[in-house]
Amino acid sequence: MTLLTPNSPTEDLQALDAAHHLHPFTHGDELAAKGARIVTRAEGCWLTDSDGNRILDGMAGLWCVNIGYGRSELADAAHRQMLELPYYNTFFQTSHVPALNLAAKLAELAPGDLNHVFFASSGSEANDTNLRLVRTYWEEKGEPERQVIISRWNAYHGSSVGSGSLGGMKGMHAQGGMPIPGIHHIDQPNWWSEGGYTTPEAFGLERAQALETAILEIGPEKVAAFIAEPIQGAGGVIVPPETYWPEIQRIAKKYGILLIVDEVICGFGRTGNWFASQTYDIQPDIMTVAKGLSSGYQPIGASIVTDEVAGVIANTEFNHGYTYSGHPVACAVALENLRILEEEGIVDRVRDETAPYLKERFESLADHPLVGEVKIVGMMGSLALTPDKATRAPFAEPGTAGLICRERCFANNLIMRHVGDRMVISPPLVISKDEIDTLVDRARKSLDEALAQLKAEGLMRVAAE
Ligand code: PXG
Repeated sequence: MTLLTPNSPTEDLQALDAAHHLHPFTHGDELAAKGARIVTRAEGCWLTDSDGNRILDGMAGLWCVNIGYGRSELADAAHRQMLELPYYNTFFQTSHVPALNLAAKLAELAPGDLNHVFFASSGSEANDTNLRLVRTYWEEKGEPERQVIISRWNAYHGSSVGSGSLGGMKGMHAQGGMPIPGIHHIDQPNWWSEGGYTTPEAFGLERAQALETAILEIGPEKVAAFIAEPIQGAGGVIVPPETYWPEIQRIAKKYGILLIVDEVICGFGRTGNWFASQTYDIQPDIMTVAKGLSSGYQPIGASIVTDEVAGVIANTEFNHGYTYSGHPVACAVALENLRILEEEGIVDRVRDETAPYLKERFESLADHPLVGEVKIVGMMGSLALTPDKATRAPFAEPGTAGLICRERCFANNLIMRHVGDRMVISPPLVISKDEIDTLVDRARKSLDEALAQLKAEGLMRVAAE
């Protein structure tokens, strides 16, 4: 066959894509009818598609391209590593320089005594590792009954059978036999949608105390761990009330359960610190990372565990691992990414300059008639759309307003994702103030157009109680 190129006509690219390529989280027939948007190249915060449009990427790919696109240093690191040692494994008592360096670097960056790293190629794999790791940990500690992992509805921890079960996405659980046994979900700290009857502070405490209730129901001697994202990302950038994390931390300590903090989105500067565990003063026993670890330039993830957890696991042979655990090219690229993040002071600049500016600009959207709640921490934010700001009412047809708004953003050359009727952003951390202005201006224009369309189509209707 003749391979197509980024310069091939869009129709040809779309037709070949529709003929052979199955897409994640996509309705196949709908996409085939419409044709995929084909992204051909990218630089900084800007994508180019096969029609030559320049699109501002308000999502950093999928929450991952933290240093922005087009950094040749990462390509050079991959090139050098491929020539020196393109692959070797880390099984059977072998190691290699990129993996041992990256493990040490992560131990240096991660807070507290999170000093030991088990590599994977994605966040899903890393959370699968965590699932087996915490159960193995308790077996080694002589408490094999401790098997249950508590998670939350509307959490996202990945798409494999294990990590998808840890996640709390009901649409995912409905397909393919999830969740697996031994996983218990509690309610999320989403004040806007679920907590309007009380203050955010009281609600945060209440939702944290749901962890204690669940532990007591299950039996503390049976609970292995609690897993959570500091801020739920794929769930719609749900920022918990300030009272939530201190109470979770207290409860986890009280019952001696392991705390798995999933920093796949929040890590590597997204919240204005290296890790959101620092932003929220959380002390994880295990931290999941991926995405920003390599800024998405290579698939890599990891579980970072404390001295204590590593010490217990070291008592046995942990029968777990992936061909690409600690892939040398992925590790070399991640190291170069971390060097750039550190040496260019990108995380500090986010915290001190660009995140405060983005917050001010993004929060200005609160006056828009479609926007109920605006939430933003660092470089991740969301807008809750509503047909009635006063009552925080959901739409009669959930998800439609979000979809329409997302389509208007696309048409205005801005990538913003929708999660139901929440619009979310997570731009590259290198976004400039000018680009932030462009992002917010285009978002406002898209909201205006979405509102006009919703009105014209009679969709500004409140859901029945
Ligand atoms: N944990 C969290 C918190 C995530 O956000 C994963 C684990 C899984 O990582 P991998 O690398 O296996 O995908 C994620 C991934 C979306 C979207 O549409 C979000 C993710 C992945 C794909 C789509 O918001 N997050």
